[in-house]
Amino acid sequence: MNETRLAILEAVGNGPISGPDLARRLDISRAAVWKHIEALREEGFVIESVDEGYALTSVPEYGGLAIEYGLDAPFSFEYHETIESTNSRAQELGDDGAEDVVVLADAQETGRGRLDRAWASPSGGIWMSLVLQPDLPPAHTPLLTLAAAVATARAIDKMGVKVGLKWPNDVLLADNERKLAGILTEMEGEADQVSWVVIGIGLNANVDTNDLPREAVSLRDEIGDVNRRELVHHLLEEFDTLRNNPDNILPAWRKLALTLNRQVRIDSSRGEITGKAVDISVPGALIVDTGEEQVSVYAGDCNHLRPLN
Ligand code: BT5
Repeated sequence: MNETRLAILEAVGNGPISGPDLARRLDISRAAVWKHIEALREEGFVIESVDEGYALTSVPEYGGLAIEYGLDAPFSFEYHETIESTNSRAQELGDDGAEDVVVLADAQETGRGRLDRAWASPSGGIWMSLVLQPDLPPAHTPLLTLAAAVATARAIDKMGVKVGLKWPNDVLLADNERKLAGILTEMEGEADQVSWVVIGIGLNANVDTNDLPREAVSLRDEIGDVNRRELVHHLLEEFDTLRNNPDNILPAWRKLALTLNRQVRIDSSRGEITGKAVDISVPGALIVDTGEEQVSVYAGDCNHLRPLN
């Protein structure tokens, strides 16, 4: 059904086109055309009936079909007004063999961060999870997390807000380092082959800061409400380009990094490491100079110890 509706959107987007012409082009009845047009209108698409036929004049700023329409990347969508967690749903889809499907929600009831921390997900945010089947050994999947962080930062930058990245997965406002977005990657696979990877991206878009934890910030706070469709298009198109050019991921990440050349403290399951973050290496390890040696850190929570100069 989505495919027919997308085909109708393409046609009326280049319209006007008459009902009979649409029916002929899609090989469906005129009654079916009318039903689809009505359903699209109910979803918020403005499709005007002019003398020459139907013409699309406005697309909703969020929603599965709204985002799939006009996207220049090969993803399909499952949209929920409210869901427990897009990552949990994406895992189910991954188990069922889905690939390049994006679960998208307006609100989450039990959004989660790493280590099962709660992730505040009020209505108006961008809460989405990508189901991927990358041709990568599991040890290399952190690269995809970095690619998602870069894509998120670049998409936000296009909206006119300066952001940077904190290792491994945070998108922070460049000036005060408050958290605007986070990424949660989960996967399933054997030692040498991934069966699915789910990349969950949470971005505080059109939400009130009052509904978020103290260290968080939203785009609404910075620039007012944004068009989430435009933002998600930029993000997914950037991500698709990066995953197809993996050699570009680390250089792109370095350019946006707030963590490099900084004193940091990493809290990890193996204990605490303090030193200067000097670089990042494949597949996403932070290299910390402790003063005595250079240590590669693969996972943990990073604290920036001194503000940027
Ligand atoms: C993350 O974890 O930053 C990963 C967040 C991923 C959320 C997305 S939303 C779509 C998908 N579906 C899900 O269920 N999850 C993913 P972590 O680095 O562990 O950071 C978690 C910490 O960030 C919390 O302990 C809070 O301190 C803080 N936090 C919670 N909600 C926040 C928000 N909306 N904005 C900024 N910070 C938040």
